[in-house]
Amino acid sequence: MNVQIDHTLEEIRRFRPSPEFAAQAVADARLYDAASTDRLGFWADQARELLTWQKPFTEVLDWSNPPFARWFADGELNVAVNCLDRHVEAGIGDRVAIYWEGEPGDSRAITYAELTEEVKRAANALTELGIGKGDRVAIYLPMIPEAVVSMLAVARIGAIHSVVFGGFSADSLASRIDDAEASLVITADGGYRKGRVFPLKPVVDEALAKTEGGSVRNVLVVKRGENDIAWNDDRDLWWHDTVSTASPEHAAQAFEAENPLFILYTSGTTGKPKGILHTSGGYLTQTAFTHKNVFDLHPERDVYWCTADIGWVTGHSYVVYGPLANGATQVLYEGTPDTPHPGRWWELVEKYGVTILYTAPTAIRSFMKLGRSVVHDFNLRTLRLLGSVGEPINPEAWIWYRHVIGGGSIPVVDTWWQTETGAIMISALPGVTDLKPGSAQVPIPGISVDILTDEGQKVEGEGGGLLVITEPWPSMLRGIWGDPERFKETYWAKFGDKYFAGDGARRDEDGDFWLLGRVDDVMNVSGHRLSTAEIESSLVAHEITAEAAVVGAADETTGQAVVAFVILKERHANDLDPKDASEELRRHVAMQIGAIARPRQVFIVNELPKTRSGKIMRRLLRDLAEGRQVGDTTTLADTAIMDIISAQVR
Ligand code: 6R9
Repeated sequence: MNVQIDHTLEEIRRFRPSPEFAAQAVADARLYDAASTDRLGFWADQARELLTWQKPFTEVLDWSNPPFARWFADGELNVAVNCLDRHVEAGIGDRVAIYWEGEPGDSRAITYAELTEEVKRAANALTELGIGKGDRVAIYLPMIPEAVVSMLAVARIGAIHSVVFGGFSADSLASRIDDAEASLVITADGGYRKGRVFPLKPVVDEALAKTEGGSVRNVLVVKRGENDIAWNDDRDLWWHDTVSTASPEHAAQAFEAENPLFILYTSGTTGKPKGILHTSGGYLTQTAFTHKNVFDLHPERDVYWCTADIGWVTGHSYVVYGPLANGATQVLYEGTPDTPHPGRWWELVEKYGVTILYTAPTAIRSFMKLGRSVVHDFNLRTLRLLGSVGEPINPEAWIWYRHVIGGGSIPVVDTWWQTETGAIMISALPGVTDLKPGSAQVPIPGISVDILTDEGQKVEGEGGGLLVITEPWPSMLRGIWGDPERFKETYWAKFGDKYFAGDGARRDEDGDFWLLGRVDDVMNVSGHRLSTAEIESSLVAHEITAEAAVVGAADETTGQAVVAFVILKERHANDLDPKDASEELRRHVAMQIGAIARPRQVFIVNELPKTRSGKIMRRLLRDLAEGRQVGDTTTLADTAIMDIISAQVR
């Protein structure tokens, strides 16, 4: 199979770091030199500098049993102490850890001292409930401070959390509880979303009726939604009766660096979700290192905000572990970006004086769709760094983000990583790297990646192929919970000793990496490889387009054909005939990329099918494009969307 990517948009804009930014930057070009001179020594230095070890490690990496890595294995630490107690001991207990904002507008400022005390109480309460080292605790909560407290309390006693996103169904929750054999579920009566209370405890009740293992002994319930719930006296406990009354004294024990920290389920290409397993010392080292250097964190003056839900890996690494290990002050917001008004996010940036914002391209594009007036009502001048994660960010969105949100001159870092990698792997370092819109750019110091052909040949210099990680890294997944064979099969069988990421990538003439989407999204049109991301990027670059999704649909003559689904910008949607718009976009792509990329069809639609984490489900669009019955839509944020799109396409 030829995995050459034939066409990629030329993106020639470059942005040098401003001298003012570079002068105060945390990152330093010498990090690259140190890591390339002695990679393991570099990570050992980071682990020692960024974390506090109760027992120092002597061995850095044990790779004697690949693909099962052990980092800093003879060292011992407590993850929660690293995120909390040591900051209080260092005299910054009065620093705000979390500015929490509920969707209805209620708010709380929680200092490091207060957060530490609350986690100690929760740790005592969990111990009281019989939870100990290695036990699994499922967390099914809205974005409230108790979510962070729960994760850290579980970590503090050496147990393992499995956070399940609050939007998941009872079935999904039940299968995750069963797979991990969780003995406790922490939930809330309900949470706020789009101006309404959505029930959580009732979903837990339904899930527990469906579980097969019967592993759950207790359900701990935070009162948040004040909605009516059923109560099982033998099983259910209120947080305010159990945690708030527990002792605030708790001496934390040290655990070995490889003690499991969490399981997080992520969907694979087929079959049941994979329980990605992460451990303690290496994970915390790389999340802390990247959070500090990629986001240029000055913890004494920055206000950081990552908009991800704690149900996703971005919420684990860049809401909980990275920022708290670094003693950062951050914003935590419960609700949706457009409640009660479309400018809510920007109102929060102004209210808290946010300096660093980390979000996803899908959010940026939905604000682009609304237009800049929503943003201009608010003062965003405190912002000094912007980050992006989750999918390729097309150059147009990158530029819009930098200009409209960032005021035109601040760095935008596009960060590539996965649930499996645990922490950021490819990203510019602000103040050091020249920025290139649309490219995630370079592996961070201490990380080695490469591009291979489908047969495993190295792609030398400029060219496209499959992204691999060639050396073990501290925050790498340690396996799939309960399924070592699937771990080997999914990530290591294809190229032996190299980690197969499942993403296509291209290296340009400067050695910068461009992520091209999942390889299952690479199309083959008349024997030419085309990336969905590349054609989407071209479509979005046209002034009438707000959002675009591209799929390869089976075609009798060309093997696959390019089929696009496009949402027009609001101001064009009314005055353009969809037929004309569609023709114009086909012509535009042919002109920008080449005739080979000209979409067979461009459907103008009002919505695109997205998962709850905002990823476009191209599989469903492919079903539509190929005239099939639309497949399983249960992971869509809004399951009715496909009916609406189908009606528009027919
Ligand atoms: C952190 C996260 C991982 C997949 C990954 C890739 C895509 C993430 C990206 C990106 C291009 C970026 N992805 N960041 N693609 N540029 N900056 O999103 O984890 O939910 O496991 O998704 O997301 O395809 O393989 P996860």
